[in-house]
Amino acid sequence: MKSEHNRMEVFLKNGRSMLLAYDQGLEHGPSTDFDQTNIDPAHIMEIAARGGFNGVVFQKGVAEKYYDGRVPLIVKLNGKTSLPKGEPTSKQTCSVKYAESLGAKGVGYTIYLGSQFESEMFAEFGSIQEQARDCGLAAIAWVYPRGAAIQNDTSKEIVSYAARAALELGADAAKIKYTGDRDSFAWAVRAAGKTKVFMSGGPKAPTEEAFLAQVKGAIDAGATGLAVGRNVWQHREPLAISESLRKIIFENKTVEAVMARL
Ligand code: FBP
Repeated sequence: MKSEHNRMEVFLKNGRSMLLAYDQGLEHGPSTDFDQTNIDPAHIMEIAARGGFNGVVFQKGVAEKYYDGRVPLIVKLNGKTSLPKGEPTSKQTCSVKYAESLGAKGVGYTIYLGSQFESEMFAEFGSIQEQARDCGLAAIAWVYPRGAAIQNDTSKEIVSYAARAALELGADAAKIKYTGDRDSFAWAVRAAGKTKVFMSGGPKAPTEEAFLAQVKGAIDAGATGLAVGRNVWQHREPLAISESLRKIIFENKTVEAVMARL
């Protein structure tokens, strides 16, 4: 078993990280999120490479056909569409071994914390995490509190619970939603302990400044970085917003300094 340090190292630069997520074609459907340009996975691979991302997240089908090795790969091992109604669940669709054969250095798995089916996702993630350990791959948990039991999925209590669940379940990193302010997100980072915290991007923010402020808040709260999709590849200039994000994540620049440059 490789050490925890080794498993996430490939996705880090000076201890920080910026990951590009592109599994929304399955999660939301092509007509919800995509336009004529970003519907093409080759375009996303290009943004990942030229935008200075430390990792790219694909489902296995996209990885098989479009991943070209320029950026470390994370393969999502479960997924669902937006079509079923009721309590959310997401079953495993790809094995750790197969992800590794595609070149993955990490595997991702979504857990809908609080769902009626939470225990099934815990069990699946549990065996994935152990198999990932055997292969030396990072196990990254998307922990999204969701379902009838969840009133507010961005409250301090719920987001920190998601972060802690990731630590308790053995995730090397947790992808969690931003709480809205630095201090409450800092509590979630504390709760995650040695599990690295990535802020999840979310739907395209109303303004670029608003999104950058969220990222700055997460970084100042101690997050390792950002795992972002729509706020980058739906942007009119994906490489420009990527550069702004890099300045905040890796150079500790303020939002004002980054905005002034634009
Ligand atoms: P975004 O930055 O576009 O929100 O991507 C992050 C992500 O976790 C994706 O990996 C995933 O497809 C999506 O969000 C899930 O969104 P939802 O909150 O609708 O389940």
